[in-house]
Amino acid sequence: MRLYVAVVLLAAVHSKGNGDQVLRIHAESEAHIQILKDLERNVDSGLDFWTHAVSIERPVDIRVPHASLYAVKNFLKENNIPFSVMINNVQELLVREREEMVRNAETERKTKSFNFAAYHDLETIYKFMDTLANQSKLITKVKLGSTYENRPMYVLKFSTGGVKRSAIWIDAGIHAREWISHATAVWLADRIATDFKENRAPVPGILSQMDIYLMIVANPDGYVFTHNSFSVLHRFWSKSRSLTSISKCPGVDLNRNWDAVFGGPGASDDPCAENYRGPFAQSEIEVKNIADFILKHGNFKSFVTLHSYMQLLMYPYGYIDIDVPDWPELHDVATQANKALNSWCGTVYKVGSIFHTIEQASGTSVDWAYLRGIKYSFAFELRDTGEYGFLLPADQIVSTARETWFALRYILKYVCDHPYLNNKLSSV
Ligand code: BHK
Ligand code: ZN
Repeated sequence: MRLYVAVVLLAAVHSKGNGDQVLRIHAESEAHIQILKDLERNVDSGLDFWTHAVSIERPVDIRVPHASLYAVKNFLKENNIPFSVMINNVQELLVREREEMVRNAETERKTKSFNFAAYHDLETIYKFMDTLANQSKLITKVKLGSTYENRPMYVLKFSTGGVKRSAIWIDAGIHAREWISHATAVWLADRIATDFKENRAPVPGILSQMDIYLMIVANPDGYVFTHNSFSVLHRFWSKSRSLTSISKCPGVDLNRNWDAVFGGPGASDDPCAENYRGPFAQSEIEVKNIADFILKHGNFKSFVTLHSYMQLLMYPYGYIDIDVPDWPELHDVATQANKALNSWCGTVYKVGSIFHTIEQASGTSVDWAYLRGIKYSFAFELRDTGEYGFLLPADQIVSTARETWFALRYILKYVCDHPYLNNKLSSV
């Protein structure tokens, strides 16, 4: 039945014919940057900025709806802004991705197995979490609360015992369309479980002193929405699904909604914008649930969040152009973690503050964690650098996860070996 529905939907997509393109734009001057920034500010344009105009060193990737392709290309040519076509036919990749998912789901059902080299829907990820938790005394599934659409929010707790031990937070999927982050987190959960079971360093040592909390789907409503239909509207949904003051523009950017310089530059007050911050800090139940959990726990020493794409390993701040007080140490940890990542198969990441490597952003989770005294706060932007962007083929999941693990386990070990007191968390 499920397969049948999928085939019918695929046929509908096929019949739509030509699709959107993703253009990669190479700004060559400050003037070009300004033009692109103005273009992005115009949220009614229907353009979907996958990366943002910040400096001439970094390309700007825009998904352009089919109907606007001619006009946008002309506009760029008129302004002498060079560009290339990064993805020629988004629809085609989208359909391929879906066909693969449907085929894989069928195989998994028949063989009663779980394929780490495939993308999965929320239901399957939640089932995977149950299976993992049922297999090992190490792991428990903790419910943090519910989403706007009343789905449960779960975090996997890896613990060998103790009371309110020091802990490390890892989340993925706060932006719904960044599927590689969820898939990486799934693989990581399994890897941590396996390394513990097989007594492979450094996991048992880390877990003898600290707990690990891993949230695979931080934005369940958004994630479900990305699976609901084959249209670009769904697959490239990033925000939450709550209603806003503008009914045709639902959703808040959950990475602008934290109580950390909320409302500052690098977030929009326009509900129709991709980086809409929401009406007030923690207006989104998903953010509130996570923030409350972390504050109530009171003993987190590290906060790691997984996004995609651009291959960056970042630390605070995002909201301002100044170095954090712990800059030398955070920069060193990130640099070493990056070396470890690179050693696996040569993937090149860039290291730096959010502000300097990606863009100014206020109300983000990493800034919140750091400002709450969680010193070791990091954000990953996983693969790739723009060949596929958010449509990273499933055959890159395992290698992406594995190299991420190299970096992550360096960070975990370092945090474990460098205890410190945090009175900002416990004072709340
Ligand atoms: C990631 C983590 C912390 C702060 C900023 C970011 C960059 C992220 C965002 O919210 O703007 C960009 C991103 O994942 C979209 O691809
Ligand atoms: Zn993101």
